Amino acid sequence: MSSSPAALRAEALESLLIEKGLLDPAVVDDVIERYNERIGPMRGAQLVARAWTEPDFKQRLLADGSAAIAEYDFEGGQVDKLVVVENTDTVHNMVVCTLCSCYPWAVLGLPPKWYKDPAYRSRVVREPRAVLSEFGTDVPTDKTIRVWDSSAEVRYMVLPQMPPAWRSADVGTLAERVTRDSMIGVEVLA
Ligand SMILES: [Co+2]
Repeated sequence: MSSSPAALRAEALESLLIEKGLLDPAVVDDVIERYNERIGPMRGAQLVARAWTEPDFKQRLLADGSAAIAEYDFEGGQVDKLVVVENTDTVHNMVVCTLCSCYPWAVLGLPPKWYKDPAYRSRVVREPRAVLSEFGTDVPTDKTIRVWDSSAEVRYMVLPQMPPAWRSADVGTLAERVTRDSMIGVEVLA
């Protein structure tokens, strides 16, 4: 990724503020981490919560992810084709990029560090269950696990299953509960 003028400007400002003792680098890291884990993936979480509560939207999202999100003004697109795959009682989906680190930026923000890790990229295909259990995620053995390999052309996002106990929550609350990892498929919401 080449640095945009805005990114360069942000970097220059950050360096200057740290140098002047006005900013603690740890605070910056904390903000970035929060962006990565919460704010970035919030777009995806909004889509998931809406899909859970609006059957029509869910259908459209699963049929053609790119078309369904076209009505949103998600910047930093970089998604030629977004494919949303649905977790069900019989299928659990996981996303990887075995070649590099292709990721649906527009809906999930920045990829987590482990997503770019060669070990994750190769092992997820060979032994998805072992990888899942390292994330503390146990998928019942009678469920099929499908691994989706992202590319520059096609980016995948998982539509997780909604825990039954969440059924009475409103769409905003639901969106707050959807985690980034559940949309990559390494976490099952509970
Ligand atoms: Co890639």
